[in-house]
Amino acid sequence: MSGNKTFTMIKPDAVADGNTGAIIKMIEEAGFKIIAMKKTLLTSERAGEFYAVHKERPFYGDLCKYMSSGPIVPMILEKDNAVTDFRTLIGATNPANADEGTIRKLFAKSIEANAVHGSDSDENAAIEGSFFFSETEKF
Ligand code: RTP
Ligand code: MG
Repeated sequence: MSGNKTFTMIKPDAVADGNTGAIIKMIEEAGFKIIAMKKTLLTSERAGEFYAVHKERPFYGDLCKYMSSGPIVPMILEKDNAVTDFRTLIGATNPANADEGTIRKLFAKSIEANAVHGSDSDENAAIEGSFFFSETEKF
């Protein structure tokens, strides 16, 4: 059975552009409940830790630099089939390939500065949520 939680971050480009509120509105209107949320800044080292799975990829260095370039808004979200439904809501990694009406189609600038993160599995959703939030920050 699919899990009911996922993890997201509104990325530095979208926060800097003043799109935080619009993105949160889309998330809530799509039926996701916000379980945890904060505004924070990653160091390049901590961004590297979060994206360690991409360590060998050519874009890893740029990704760490970008993800630490400004504040982000991480959130834990709850909904049936959260991981899959959230990835549908955000659209393809490259906004050029994202469906109309998706968050990335509306707000992403490029394949890197693509507005939001979405966990790719229930297991990673739990790991990523714990990376940012303690038990006392989840409601
Ligand atoms: P995310 O993890 O952020 O939800 O994105 P995703 O699953 O759609 O994409 P993934 O393959 O996990 O890549 C993680 C993030 O790295 C940046 N990226 N840059 N320059 C490039 O070719 C490239 N490819 C990926 C994006 O910020 C992507 O979201
Ligand atoms: Mg990913």
